[in-house]
Amino acid sequence: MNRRHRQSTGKTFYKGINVVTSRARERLVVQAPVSSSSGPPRPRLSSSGGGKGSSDGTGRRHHIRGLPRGACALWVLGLTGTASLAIGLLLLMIGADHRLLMATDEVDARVLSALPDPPSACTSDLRQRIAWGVGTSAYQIEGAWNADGKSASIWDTWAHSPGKIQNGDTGDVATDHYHKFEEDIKTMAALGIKHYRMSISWTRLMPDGGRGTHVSRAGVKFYTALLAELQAAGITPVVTLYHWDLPQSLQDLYGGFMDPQFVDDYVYYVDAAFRELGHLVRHWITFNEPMSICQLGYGIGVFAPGVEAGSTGQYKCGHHLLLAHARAVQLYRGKYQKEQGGRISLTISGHWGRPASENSEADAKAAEAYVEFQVGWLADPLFLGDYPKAMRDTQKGLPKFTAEQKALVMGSVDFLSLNFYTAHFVKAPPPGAPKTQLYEEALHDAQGNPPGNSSDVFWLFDTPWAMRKMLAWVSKRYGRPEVWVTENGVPLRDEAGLAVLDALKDTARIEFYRGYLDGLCRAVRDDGVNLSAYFAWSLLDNFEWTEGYRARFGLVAVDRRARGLTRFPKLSAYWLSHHFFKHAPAEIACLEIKSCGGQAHQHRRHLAGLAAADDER
Ligand code: GBH
Repeated sequence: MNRRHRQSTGKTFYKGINVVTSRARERLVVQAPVSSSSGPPRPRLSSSGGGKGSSDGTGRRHHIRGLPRGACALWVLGLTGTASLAIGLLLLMIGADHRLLMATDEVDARVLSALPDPPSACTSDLRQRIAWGVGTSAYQIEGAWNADGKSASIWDTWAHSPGKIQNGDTGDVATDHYHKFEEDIKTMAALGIKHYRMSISWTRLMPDGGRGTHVSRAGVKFYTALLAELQAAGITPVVTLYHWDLPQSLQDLYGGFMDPQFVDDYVYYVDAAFRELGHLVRHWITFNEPMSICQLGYGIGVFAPGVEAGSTGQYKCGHHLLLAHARAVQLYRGKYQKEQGGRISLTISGHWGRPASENSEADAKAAEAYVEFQVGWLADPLFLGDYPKAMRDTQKGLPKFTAEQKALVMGSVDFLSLNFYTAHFVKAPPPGAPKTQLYEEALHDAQGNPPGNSSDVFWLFDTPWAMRKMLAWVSKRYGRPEVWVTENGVPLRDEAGLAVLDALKDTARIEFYRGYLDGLCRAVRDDGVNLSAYFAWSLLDNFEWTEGYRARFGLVAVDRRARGLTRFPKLSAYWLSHHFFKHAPAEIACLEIKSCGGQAHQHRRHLAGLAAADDER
């Protein structure tokens, strides 16, 4: 048992970085947890199949595979015959005549009433105060990788290198959003979506990448058309300036994020974005997930650009990234914010850490360190002025901020943006581990149980309770700042193998969102988390990085077998639409003005003061 367990935890301490590696993933996927003493095997979060369900103790049900498919929607939803007939009819209509979409208003009332209720903690009042939206990123959806003067990013290069992406997939065409954005905006509008998080491709806007190079008119034209179309549809964009697609030229020139020169090139690029597109954007994100960029890209090298520089590489990358972020914010606040009236942040990611043994003090301590090493690493400098003490004390490769840099970085976000997906188990480091290692990450507890039902990617488990814990953690640590959840979603187990029309019956995805949103609403209601916005990931089934098109996070399916990449909304899209998107306010506003995050609030007051002084003149 011991040996098997060690293998199946799949945790590897890699060049000083605590990660579950993709090599470990191979093992994890083939070795489903074998429960020895801990009762029945746990059901998996599955997209089809059907028949008997089981309860996992949260009162939420999941179906077990092996029984005929048709019964599944019926069982999971507990539908009346008429209602399930109505859903069947809806799916048939969507499929049969290739109608792209029915607006929620057009969907049979019986279908909507047959869908599960929203979680009870998400009262109607709460749902009307929070901005609910969806997210995407440029490389994952746009395609047109070399159209109209766009140059290669590190992900173009990575995807074009044999063996890097499952099935040899690339983002060359992706969902062809570059040519289909009008249709996608119609889809969003029909679903009542009012908030949309997207990203700009650096190499489309500025093909030569660095300082002094030209802005592509074709790039400006595309994003202007897209943003104007969103505005016309009443959809508020939240624009990420960097979602992993660094110009290849900057990687070649000086190693990208590893060189301090990166800071000036990034600032030059965002200046162009603010100048050219800022009149259409009120919400900016400088970087998406430094953790993924720096650990996976420059630490262990499993994501583009594939640099294996260990923890030293990871921390150096993060340091330059934070400085680039802070300089970009300084530029925005000094040159654009007053006129354009927008706000800006940096998107942080991290898994929640659940002590592998509930009663172990050492595991609890390790779990706390686990969250600090992901979220605290980036968020502490932004809110508290330096890296977490636990990191400064133990991580040799961690750069130091000068006093001037600290002042620049601290307070450089107008709200806290967090992507949240899952919890992992965490244990105290094994005896004899180096002093630099404060925790050990594991995908199973001592009994071989995962932290929640599995999904179609090895790292994501259905752990709805962790949403509330993570939100409460950041809220407490950073003094109740305004928080946005900028990503959350799931690819359903075995969804990858389904024909598009079968994939539309994604009742298990509804249950996933139902659980996480329950946790989120409780965090607001019971823990006083000042949450203003939530974005489901993702609008479309899209290019899921090294997974290629296999893992499907979309609310809307994309038929990759049909030429034309036809879009079909899944049931979960209708559920979110009916209960959330349609209730969202048009503006993203902090829930409780009196506690609207120190920085943002002070800054707005400052701006208001400036404006008043202006008026008097
Ligand atoms: C986010 O990453 C991204 O922002 C988004 O683009 C993406 O589509 C979405 O979530 C879903 O993945 O062990 O090497 O395979 C989430 C963070 C980073 C977590 C990659 C899983 C797997 C690393 N993810 N990680 S590896």
